[in-house]
Amino acid sequence: MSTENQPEIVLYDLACVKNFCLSPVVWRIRMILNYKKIPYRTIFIEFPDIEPTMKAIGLPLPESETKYTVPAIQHVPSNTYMMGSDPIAEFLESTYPEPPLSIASELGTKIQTQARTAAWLTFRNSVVPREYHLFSPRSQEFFRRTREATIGQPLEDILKGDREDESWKAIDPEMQKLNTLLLTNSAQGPFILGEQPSYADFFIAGLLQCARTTEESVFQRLAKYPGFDQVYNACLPFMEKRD
Ligand SMILES: N[C@@H](CCC(=O)N[C@@H](CS)C(=O)NCC(=O)O)C(=O)O
Repeated sequence: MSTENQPEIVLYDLACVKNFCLSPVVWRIRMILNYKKIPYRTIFIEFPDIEPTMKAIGLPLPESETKYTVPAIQHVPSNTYMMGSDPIAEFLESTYPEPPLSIASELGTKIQTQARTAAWLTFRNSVVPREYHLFSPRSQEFFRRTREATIGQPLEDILKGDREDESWKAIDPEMQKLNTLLLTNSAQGPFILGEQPSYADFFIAGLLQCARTTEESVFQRLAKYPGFDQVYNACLPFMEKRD
């Protein structure tokens, strides 16, 4: 495609054996690029190559970050590089204001905060031991070492017995509250703010898309809540370009 030959943006994404986007965080940025129809191309990077690649392109580690991560972007016209999903989202909104995307709203911020506090650990524990199998041997070694250090147990133990079911059952009341918040404006449209998508929708849809790519059963645990399902389906048009 001609737009892909002349990208405005180079998107640094995480490599996986499916050769398309897996990371929920990169999905947020990818959905902005797709929504705004900004021409871009993707460079997929293996986990152990993220830091050396970022250093090689001269990207300083932002003060707010403790390690190099994807997403990162190059804005080709100005030859500037940046990392961190939130600063990238703000940059894209100010540089490409049409069509507009609400980056921060009171409701969106509330939903993102509650999702992080109520659902994140349960989601992570369902996804991490499974997505391990989607990485190359080099990335698997890196992923196992770093994630086992953070989680404090072997990946194989995370899903032992009925731990997963129990964990999802335990967060059901919080998920119900999140579901209600997601449906706040459903009379006006399928997105969190109603008719138009916002960054918070891409946050939610990115989680579901990561779950779906990793394992359908994890996706279903989220999609059974109508608010999650509605936002996910409304964002599907922005997930068409995935590599
Ligand atoms: N604060 C970062 C977090 C992004 C993040 O955690 N990215 C993961 C991929 S999903 C990563 O690159 N991890 C590298 C590592 O663990 O070394 C952002 O919002 O951009």
